[in-house]
Amino acid sequence: MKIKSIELIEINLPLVHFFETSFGRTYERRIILARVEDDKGNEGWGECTAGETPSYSEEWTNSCWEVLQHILAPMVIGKEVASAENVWDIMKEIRGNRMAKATIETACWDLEAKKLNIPLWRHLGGVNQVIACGVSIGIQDTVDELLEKIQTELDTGYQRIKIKISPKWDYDVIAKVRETFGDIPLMGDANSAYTLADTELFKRMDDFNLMMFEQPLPHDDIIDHAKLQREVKTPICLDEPIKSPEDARKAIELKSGKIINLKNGRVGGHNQSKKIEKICREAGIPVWCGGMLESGIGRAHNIAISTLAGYTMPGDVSASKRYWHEDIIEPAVEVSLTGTIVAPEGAGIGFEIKRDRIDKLMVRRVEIK
Ligand code: OSB
Ligand code: MG
Repeated sequence: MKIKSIELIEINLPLVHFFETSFGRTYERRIILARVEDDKGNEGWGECTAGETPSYSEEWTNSCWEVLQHILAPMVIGKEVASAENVWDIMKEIRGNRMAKATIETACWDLEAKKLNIPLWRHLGGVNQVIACGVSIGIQDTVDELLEKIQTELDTGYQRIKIKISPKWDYDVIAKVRETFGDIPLMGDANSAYTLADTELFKRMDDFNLMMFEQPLPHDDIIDHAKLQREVKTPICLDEPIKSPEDARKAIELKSGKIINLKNGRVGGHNQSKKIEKICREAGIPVWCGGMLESGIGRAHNIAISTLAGYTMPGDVSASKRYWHEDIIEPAVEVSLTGTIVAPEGAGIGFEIKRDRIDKLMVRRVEIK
């Protein structure tokens, strides 16, 4: 394939409900979309999962826009690429900036699958057309509001509940959730809010029988996580520090955790997700697909990659309506009463792009040729 042009579009999309993690609250997303077009007129879409501030990672909307416009897009345009699988290699000499890279890389996969007229999930090597879904519920103003939200998601059919935790929202909150809902599949995500000084707290939280503690310790750590894992029974799940196949290999070798939350954006796209999925599958480490409050395009890519064999636990891939009054794809992502999503049979991501809606939400746009 030969990419002829890349259109970058930033949209503003208000969330149905604010989302709070240990690093802050988000009310409105600033999302960059990429539309890539080849010399034959085929097109593909990707979404940048960077946040509005460099809090989850160093990348954020503005840094990605700069890197995409001035560095990555010019690198990819006009190059003869054997397949979408090789787009990662073209951008290899640029360090980091993985969310920016994934924006273009995933768009090229969509384009290629559309060109081949096959669903993206099959093109990626997916085997499970039906994926298991969980929800991630942010920190609320009150515990009662959290309990209400959990009830709603359980009634909807989601297969597991993840709650965000932080030093002001942990032990007592989880105790209340267990007391109210009993033995539901439950986990906590700290987004790096603790240190080894909190080891005793995590030992006490072992009593809650959580499915996992996600990212309790600093965002760039895999050493202290290994120490903590030796002290607690609950499996540790790594999110932030696993940015490459090499990171995954090292974390597995060090026994830094027993589960990996795999995010396309964090690792640089489908090629890298596929490599990490394989490493984990061969090592007996389950992975699940994380979310970054994506609009429909990123969500569709998450559905596709979640069909790979190693994605054996329910992910944070949930219905569009939990986030958006109206999505930018059609149909919106819907979840069955048993908490599953069926990967679509249409070519590429398998959802229609609502270009009119995107244009209405647009705050800036640039086309690189
Ligand atoms: O740590 O998984 C995370 C959202 C933004 C940044 C980081 C995380 C999250 C989530 C939301 O947990 C998952 C979702 O998109 O539903
Ligand atoms: Mg996380």
